[in-house]
Amino acid sequence: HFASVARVPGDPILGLIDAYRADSNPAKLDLGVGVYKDAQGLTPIPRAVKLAEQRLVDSETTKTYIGGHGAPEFGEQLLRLVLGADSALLRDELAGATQAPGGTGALRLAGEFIARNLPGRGIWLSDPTWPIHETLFATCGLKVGHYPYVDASNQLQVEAMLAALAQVPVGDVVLLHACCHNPTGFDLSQADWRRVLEVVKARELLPLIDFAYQGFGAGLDEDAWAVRLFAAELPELLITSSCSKNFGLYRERTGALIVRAADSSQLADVRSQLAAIARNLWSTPPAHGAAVVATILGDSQLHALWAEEVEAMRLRIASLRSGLVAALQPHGLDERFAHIAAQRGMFSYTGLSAAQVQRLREEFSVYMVSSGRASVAGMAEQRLEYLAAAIARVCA
Ligand code: PLP
Ligand code: TYF
Repeated sequence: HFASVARVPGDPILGLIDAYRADSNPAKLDLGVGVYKDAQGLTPIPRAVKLAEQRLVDSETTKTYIGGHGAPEFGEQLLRLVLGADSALLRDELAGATQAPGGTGALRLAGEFIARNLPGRGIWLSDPTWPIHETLFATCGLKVGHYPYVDASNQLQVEAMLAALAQVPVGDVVLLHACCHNPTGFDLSQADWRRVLEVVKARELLPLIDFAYQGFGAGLDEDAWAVRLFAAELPELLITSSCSKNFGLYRERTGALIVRAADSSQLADVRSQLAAIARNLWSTPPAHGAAVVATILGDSQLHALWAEEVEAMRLRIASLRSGLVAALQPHGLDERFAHIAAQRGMFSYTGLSAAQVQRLREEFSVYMVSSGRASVAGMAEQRLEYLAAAIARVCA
C-alpha cells in the first residue's frame, strides 16, 4: 500500500525550529517562526491565562462535547472583542461565531464553505501572503489568484493592488489581512482601506478578513478598525479570528469563523452549513482554549490584566524595531532599513535576499525565513548590536 507514497518536504517555516535547535552556537538568534518571545527568549503563558486555567480546574464539571459552533459564551465574547462590545450587529443578531481549531481551522472552514456553497468563486490572495493560505484554499478546491501587495523593491503597492482588485471577477472572494500583514509587516492606511472597500462594493466581492494578530499592531481596538468598517458597510463578510498569538494559546487551537450576514435568517442558513461542514472536519471543536478565552473576557479583572499583557508584547516588539534601526545607524544602514521601524506586528520583510539570509544563518547563526522575513520578537534587546553587525556584514 505505502510503497508508492512519495515523501514531501516539511513546512519551511516550522522546519527552522529544528534547524535552530540543532545549532550549538551560543550566539544563535531565532527570527524564524511567528511566535512571541520575551527578553529571555521564552514564550510564556500569559498570567491571565494561568489564572483562568486555575479557575477552570475548580469550576469545570464535565468534559462532554460542546456544540458544533463551540461554546456559546466564547462566541459571544469573541464577537465583542472583534466587532466591538457596542456593535449594532450583535444587538441585531447579524453576526455569529463558529469556533474552530485555531485560525487555521477557521480558514479551512471558510474555504470549504466557499467551495461548497459559493461554487465557481475564486479566492484572491495578496502577493506575498502566509504560505498556508496558498495551499489551504487550493486543498479546498478553490481557484486561487493573487493581487500585488509588496513588490521586489519591498514597498507596499496600493495602486497596483486596487487596480488588480478592480479586475477580479464579480462576486469572487478576496482575502485581506486585518492588521500585521504576514509575512511583510506592511499594513494599509485607513484611507487605503476605504478605497479597497469601494472596489469591494463595486465588484460585489466577498471579503474574507484574516485576523490573526489583534493587539500586535496599534492596539486591540485600533487593529479591529478595518474589520469593523467592513462589517458596518457590507451586508456580507467572513472573518477568521485567531487566539493563538494574543492569548498565547498556540497549541490549544483556539479561533473562530465569524459571519456577518444581511439578516438573521440568512445568518442562520449560513451557520447551519458551517456546522454541517465542521461535522465532517473535526466534529466539535476543542474546548479548553475557548473556555480560557471566555473566562478572561467575561471577567473585568482578568480582561484588564490580559489587555495589559497584550499591550506589553506589542510595545516590546515596537521597541525592538526601532532599536534595530538605531543599532544599524553606526553601520550607515539606518535609512536603508528604516522600514523595519515603520512596519507593524510580529513580522518584518527586511528586504534581505535569500542569499543574504543564508549567509546570516551559516556565518552568524541568525535564522529567518528565506524570503527575508524576520520574526521581530526573536530579537533580544541585548542582541541588537550583534544582529546589526551581522546584517552589515552580509550587506557589504
Ligand atoms: N493567519 C495568519 C496570517 C497567520 O500568521 C497565522 C499564524 O499562525 C494564522 C492565520 C493561524 O493561526 P493559528 O491556526 O495558529 O490560530
Ligand atoms: O507564519 C508564521 O510563522 C506563523 C506560525 O505551518 C506558523 O503563522 C507557521 C507555519 C505554519 C503554521 C504556523
